[in-house]
Amino acid sequence: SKKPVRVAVTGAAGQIGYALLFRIASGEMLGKDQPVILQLLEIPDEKAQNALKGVIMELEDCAFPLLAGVEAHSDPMTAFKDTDYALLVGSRPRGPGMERAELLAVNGAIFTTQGKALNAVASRNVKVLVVGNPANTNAYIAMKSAPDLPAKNFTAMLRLDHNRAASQLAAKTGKAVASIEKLAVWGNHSPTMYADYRNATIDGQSVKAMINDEPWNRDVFLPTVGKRGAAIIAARGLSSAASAANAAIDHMRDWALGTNGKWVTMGIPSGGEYGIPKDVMFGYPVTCEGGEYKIVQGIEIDAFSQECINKTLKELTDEQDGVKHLL
Ligand code: NAX
Repeated sequence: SKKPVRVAVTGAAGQIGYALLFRIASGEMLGKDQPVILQLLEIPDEKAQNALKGVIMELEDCAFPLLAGVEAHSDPMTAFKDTDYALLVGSRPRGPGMERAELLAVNGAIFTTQGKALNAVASRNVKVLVVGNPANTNAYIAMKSAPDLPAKNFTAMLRLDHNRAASQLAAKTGKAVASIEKLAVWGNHSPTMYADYRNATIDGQSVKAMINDEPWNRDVFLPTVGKRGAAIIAARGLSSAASAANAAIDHMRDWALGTNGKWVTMGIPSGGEYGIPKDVMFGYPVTCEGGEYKIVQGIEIDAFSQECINKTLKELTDEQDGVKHLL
């Protein structure tokens, strides 16, 4: 049987954590033959640490055959020790009335600390996924704070946007969601993201031709996908958690185990592809194989797409300029 791998999860006592840990422990992320050791990080606050203890009691009570160990931590320097995978879920999302500078400062502190800790103690091959918002910029901060690790090991979660877009297209066309191929989401995990189905196919047929409705793209599809998070908060009174956890599982599983040529979306540091400045943590269509992602090349960018990409890029470079002084 395989040797256990170490999976660190931050914000482990939060709502996404609660929807995520049990699925990792049951083998849905890394495979039904891959034992895992969970290294869980929460803030030192007594209430958070107690909640984490409760979650660990429940993990134990599942008697998962693949769960080879669970650890509770309050310090990233111990939580990230030798970790092979790190899911950075805990962060300070923007609260009501919170100034942009304050948001960037709080998250700057969290993600410089965690990036430095990964740099110091994680496996040199660690695969990092940042979920906590602002996800792209937090991933950028962590990457810049870990100069001894390959930049390509740092990623941000755009997969929820990708899955939301796929589900809207399935509903619109009346086809199975699993049949959609070649969907791309460009840019920031924010309402400015550009979900792009120009190349998408279902059973080899063009989705664009099937829908044949340009105004729907601009007036319905893009706003629906972009504002889906807000719609869920309005309906549920809480932000997306199970769907976010599911997207995190999808992202890591595909990265680790491959996509068999299927396009998925990951936020990754740009190497200059499609005119995005180097190192910007940008959502790109990728395929994964052998534990590595590869950007899908050669996609034609028309005028409308360029306009959408410029807008989400501008938002990201503004965010990343706003944290430069911390790095
Ligand atoms: P919760 O508030 O339920 O949980 C967050 C947990 O993180 C808390 O238990 C908190 O104590 C912990 N935490 C805070 N700072 C920490 C630190 N420095 N180290 C370790 N733990 C820390 O939030 P939840 O609903 O779980 O959402 C978590 C994050 O995901 C938020 O930032 C949220 O905005 C973001 N999301 C990102 C999404 C994406 O697609 N990228 C979608 C869903 C979600 O909105």
